[in-house]
Amino acid sequence: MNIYRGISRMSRITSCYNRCRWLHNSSPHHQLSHSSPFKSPMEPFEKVLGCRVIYPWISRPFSSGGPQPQYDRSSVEDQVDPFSLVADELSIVANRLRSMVVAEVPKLASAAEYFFKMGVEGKRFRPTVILLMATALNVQISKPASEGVVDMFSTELRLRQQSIAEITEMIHVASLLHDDVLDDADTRRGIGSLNFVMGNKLAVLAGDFLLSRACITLASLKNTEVVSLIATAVEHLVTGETMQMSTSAEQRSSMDYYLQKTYYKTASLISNSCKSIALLTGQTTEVAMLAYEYGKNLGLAFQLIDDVLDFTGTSSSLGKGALSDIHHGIVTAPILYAMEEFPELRTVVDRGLDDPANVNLALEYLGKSHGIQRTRELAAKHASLASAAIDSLPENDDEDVQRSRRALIELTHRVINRTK
Ligand code: GRG
Repeated sequence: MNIYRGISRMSRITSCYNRCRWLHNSSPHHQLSHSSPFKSPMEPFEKVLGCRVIYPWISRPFSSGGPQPQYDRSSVEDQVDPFSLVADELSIVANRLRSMVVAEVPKLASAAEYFFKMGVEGKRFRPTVILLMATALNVQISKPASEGVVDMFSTELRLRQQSIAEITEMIHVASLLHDDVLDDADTRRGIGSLNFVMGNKLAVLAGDFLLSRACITLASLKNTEVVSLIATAVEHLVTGETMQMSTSAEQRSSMDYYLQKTYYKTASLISNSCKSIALLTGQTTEVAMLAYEYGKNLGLAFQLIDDVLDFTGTSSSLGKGALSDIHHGIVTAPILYAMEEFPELRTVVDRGLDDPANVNLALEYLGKSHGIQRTRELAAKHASLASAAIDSLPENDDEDVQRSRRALIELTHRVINRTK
């Protein structure tokens, strides 16, 4: 068995909730020494892990009860905002990413860091999902090892899980840089795309550089199964992009082809990252498959809504050009559904979307059809499959685990209701 799997199986506490509980159950002397959060010996952990810890002896200084674990129940119940739940940890991941993408050559350095600068980090959807999944899959065993040993294992595990978030984000940004070169895009995340600002060559090289930094971090995890999953996701990104750019007329009108391409381009990275988290955590194959199913269906729902927003959003809300797909000759779900209702639309598409008259006609058909509505319905179906995967996870009564699972479910709702 992989040593880290063994370690993580032993780990009773892989969550901040549990670290908090342990701390609280320790001696009064221990508690006194924590009278200020700034002096807390947990601080190094929090710095590295970025998890939120509730200090009951601060929020309830006059409590006469013994050292029982105290949780703000209302906030436990209410606080399922997925992004706030991992906000602290996300900023640690973001800082680490900034230091990971520093290059030797100044020009490459400024190109590589371009989309990691504060304010242009995007929605950080992938690291959010990955960190929530990491907590949602925490393993508990009934008999704890010694406190220090467990803390060490849980810290190590959390760092490894954070690495998956970092690797995934580097690969994602690399793919955006290359995508913008291929599409000749001039904006991304509301600013000039890197190819627009620094030229195609540097944008391609910066993407390659991010990919190589991701590989170095991946290798450091020393887990060949995880290496294989992430490498497959990279292969899928390239396959999906190639499928998109070289379609026959038949393939362009096929929903199956579109969904396969969508899985490769958008869902594979997040699904394989979620599965990697499960494997690093020492979960069973069944649980790893549920994590994968969650990522796959969430990714599909995400892209289906992206395809809707490409028609319904504005350039400023999207941070990139609106109607970009159809202007690039890319046929997505809304048009495919419209084609089912109006078969003559296929002839328009086959005549070529490089002609603005055909684009306008296609848009007219789309407006008359239920294409947008049906695409939203398909996205909702995948979102509910993602949600069902979380509901099928083995029971776990740890508050933090439950809260993260609720946040993952909440994300499925946000994905289908998002407007940008
Ligand atoms: C170099 C790994 C690598 C791949 C090259 C170009 C290419 C092959 C693949 C393109 C893959 C791609 C760009 C897919 C689109 C995925 C997608 C939905 C991007 C937008 O994601 P958001 O909305 O972006 O999460 P932000 O900006 O919020 O991070």
